[in-house]
Amino acid sequence: MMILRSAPPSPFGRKVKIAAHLLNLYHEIEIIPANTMDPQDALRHQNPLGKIPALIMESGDVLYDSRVIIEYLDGRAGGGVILPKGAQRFPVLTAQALADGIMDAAILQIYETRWREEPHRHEGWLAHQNEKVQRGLRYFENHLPELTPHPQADAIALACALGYLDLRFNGMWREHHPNLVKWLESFAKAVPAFAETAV
Ligand SMILES: N[C@@H](CCC(=O)N[C@@H](CS)C(=O)NCC(=O)O)C(=O)O
Repeated sequence: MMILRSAPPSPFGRKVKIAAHLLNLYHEIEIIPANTMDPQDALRHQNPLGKIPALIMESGDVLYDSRVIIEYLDGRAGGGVILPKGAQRFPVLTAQALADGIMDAAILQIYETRWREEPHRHEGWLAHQNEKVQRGLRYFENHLPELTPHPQADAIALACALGYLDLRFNGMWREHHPNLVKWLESFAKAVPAFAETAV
């Protein structure tokens, strides 16, 4: 068995779980919850960055971050399943990086409010991060990741980014991104693991 260190609300952990489902590898993974705030959690030994997700392989070697894990799982499933092999590989990886960047910028806004008391919050920093989210959403609104013949890493990452914005930002993105709203419905229909991994 492989071990996945993650936590239910983590959008990056969700990416890995959905990928594992789509690759038929989920049953080979035991999920051991991690608390990134707990200095005693073994996570900080497994990944010096103290970030989830981290995947511990049967050999004991640890893989992070989510992009590396996804690449590993795709290869383990034969390769070319959720990360295409040919000309589409780098466009899919780049779109995944954009969706990941939306998550990073959204998470930084949450951390700003979690770590800094109200008088120390930096509105300019929050706005800077929020603009990344908005530009990323605008891009995807006009460049929807393919869902056929099956969703790939870019689609998985985007769905997790939108799910995180629903969870932490009250789904405000929905008002101005009608194509993405429809796209996420189609993704959820095509990928039952999306609903199964919701918190
Ligand atoms: N680039 C990383 C990002 C992972 C990440 O930001 N994880 C968050 C939770 S969703 C985390 O562990 N935060 C704790 C911390 O930054 O200390 C990936 O793709 O896995």
